[in-house]
Amino acid sequence: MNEQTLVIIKPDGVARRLTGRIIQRLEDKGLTITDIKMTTMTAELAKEHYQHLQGRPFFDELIAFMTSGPVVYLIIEGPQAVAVVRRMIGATNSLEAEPGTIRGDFGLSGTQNIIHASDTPENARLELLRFFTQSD
Ligand code: DGI
Repeated sequence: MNEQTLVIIKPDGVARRLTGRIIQRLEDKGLTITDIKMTTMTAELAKEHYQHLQGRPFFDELIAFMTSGPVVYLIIEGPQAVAVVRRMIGATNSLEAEPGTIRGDFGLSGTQNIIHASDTPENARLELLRFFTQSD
């Protein structure tokens, strides 16, 4: 059964001109892009998105990074898309992410790890509502 997940190409991915290569990987896998947009994330939305990390020592750095430049939002659809895309992006820390994953192949930083993807179907539903509203 098809599922939707939210992908965000973070400011470092956009600034490093990795958008096209990341989209190519998702499409090569057979996943479908059903919506796409580019904006700079507001601090309010960034804090809401990362509310589970509030109080962690890197939180302020994370919010500053996420709001530092434009990001690309993608709605990605396909069978078990949430789990499939999470495997494709790799471990949170780019230094530990396996080669062959997006973070493993393109990143070398803990905070600036190129891409976000929803980690559960429930979070995917919440994140799609958060970043794609009907007024967009
Ligand atoms: O869903 P993920 O992005 O893989 O992981 P997450 O929701 O636990 O963390 C959100 C982001 O916060 C992550 O992509 C990068 C940053 N982060 C998480 N843990 C650490 C971190 N940054 C630093 N510097 N150190 C951490 O331990």
